Amino acid sequence: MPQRNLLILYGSQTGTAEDLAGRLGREAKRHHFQCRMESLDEYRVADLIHEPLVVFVCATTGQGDPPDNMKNFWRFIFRRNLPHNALCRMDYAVLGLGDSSYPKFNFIAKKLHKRLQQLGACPLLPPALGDDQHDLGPDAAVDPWLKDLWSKILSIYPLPPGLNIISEDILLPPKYLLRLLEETIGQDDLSGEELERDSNNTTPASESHPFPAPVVSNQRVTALDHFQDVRLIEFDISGSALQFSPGDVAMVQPRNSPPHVQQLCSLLRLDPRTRFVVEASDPEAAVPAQLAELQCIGQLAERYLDLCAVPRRSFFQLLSHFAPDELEREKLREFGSAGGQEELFSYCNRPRRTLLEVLVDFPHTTRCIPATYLLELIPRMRPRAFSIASSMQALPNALQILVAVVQYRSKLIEPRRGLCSTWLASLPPRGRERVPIWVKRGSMTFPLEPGTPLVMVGPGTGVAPFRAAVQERAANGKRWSCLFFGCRGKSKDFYFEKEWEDLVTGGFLTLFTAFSRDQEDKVYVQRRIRENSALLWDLLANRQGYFYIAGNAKSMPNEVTDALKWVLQSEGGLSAPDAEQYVVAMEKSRRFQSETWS
Ligand code: 2AM
Repeated sequence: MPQRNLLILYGSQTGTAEDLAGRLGREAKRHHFQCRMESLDEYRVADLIHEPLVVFVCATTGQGDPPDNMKNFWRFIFRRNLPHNALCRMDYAVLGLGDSSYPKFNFIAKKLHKRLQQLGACPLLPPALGDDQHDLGPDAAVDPWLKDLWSKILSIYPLPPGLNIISEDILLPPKYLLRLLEETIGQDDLSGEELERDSNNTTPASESHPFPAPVVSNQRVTALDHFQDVRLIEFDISGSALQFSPGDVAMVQPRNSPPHVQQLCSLLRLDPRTRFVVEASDPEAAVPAQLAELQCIGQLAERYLDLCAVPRRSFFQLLSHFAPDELEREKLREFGSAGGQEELFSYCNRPRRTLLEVLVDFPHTTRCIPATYLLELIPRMRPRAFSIASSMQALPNALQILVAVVQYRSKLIEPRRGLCSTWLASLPPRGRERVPIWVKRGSMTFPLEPGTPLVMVGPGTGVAPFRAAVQERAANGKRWSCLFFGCRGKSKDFYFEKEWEDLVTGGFLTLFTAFSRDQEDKVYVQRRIRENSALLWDLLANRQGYFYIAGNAKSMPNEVTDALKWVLQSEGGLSAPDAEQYVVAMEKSRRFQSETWS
């Protein structure tokens, strides 16, 4: 009888792939497999040669990029010097998650599948191509695929004699056991909660040890009568050892609001001051470092549990186990079942209903949730990424970000608010609260040669990394850049107007603006690009300049790229395919870079 070991490796950006990996792990236990689950970058890749059975769960992000927690793995697996048969002992399957409205749909899953075959591994079945655009979400493709996967796996690893598949009605133990202690934390312990900064800190902050940054200023940069509140927030990073360059990204670990923390504790009937301990049920698994620093349930709710996330199907599956009455159990089971996904979508995803709001809707069940299962039930709050908007050379000891405060309406009465942006906007300058931050290399890099022209297109908050780049170049003497900025109205959301003016006057910058709503018809940055085609051709073709796009409109990057191709055709006389090739070549040599978000 072969050893029944299954390894699940995931690359997840927003948590969907991690959630699916968790589901697969529970299914593996029900099929009597010893199962390990890790993010691809946590796993020691060299050990893959010994693995008999691996399922990779991989999302594709942005323009066909791997998620952050598989970037190192991605580099390793494509090394040229890996032996051809390195993985010949491995059976594997790839479960992909993507969005078919983006051009490189499930690119990472498809490319990984090919590469694993090249390295001699044997696919159990073709990759699953989960699609966020599907009405039922990725599960529409994933559910039947998982069925096929298990029948394939069982044909190689039949169930041990006398054992059956464990029914979904049976509750499995949680991955991390949370145990409440009899003691509560005193008021004094809580008031000293903010981590003191160690002024001699030489190790850079990271996700497991963020830097607790004081807020120096928090300034609204849009007019008060403008629909959107955008903030320029400055952190004091002195003594942090943080280093960054233009294009880098600040990661911020958000916090839940006191009313939400209170609400969770009263729903669960827990005293927020109760101390707790966490143990991994698998002795080989480590408890996440962030959990170790939390002292009481109130802090767990404030800093770790994602109370405002839209809950996923697995949440309902698990919650149904705690239902004390038939009515709530039935409903929860339906939301957790394959057939109930359309209804779950209408109940949760479409109106963006939060996990806390769902708990309120199921009061009897919520009261019966055992504290042990809290970490299994409620996902971890994920850090948020913001392009850094300032230069270290221009503003030493400061780090600035530009934050659009997210607020919108759904059919629910309460407006929907972005967790992190709402929290950041609420922080007073020089207040007591600290913001846990660290820095990540961004995908955009800027050339160091002083003479290289930069052409940057950044409508809205997309301008953040370009402000950092222009500031840095100006701090280094007279280095000129060209910026296309777009916003709704000159008197509404034209942030940094004065700053840009000074830079233009100083000879550091040429600025083109597109105010989309200051006249009858819409004017976007792409119009300005076309109007200035001769200048752009000179900068990009004659002077080998760099072209950048950043921003958060879905169709903006493509439309701006089309405008660039138009310039290449009209000024350079290139044919359409040649203009296409020209941009591809620019991309290869990093002279065309884009960073977009939604
Ligand atoms: P709009 O909201 O008036 O449509 C920053 O958000 C600016 O980007 C706004 O002026 C916005 O215009 C504009 N914008 C929206 N969609 C765009 C697109 N596809 N291309 C370029 N700019 C766009």
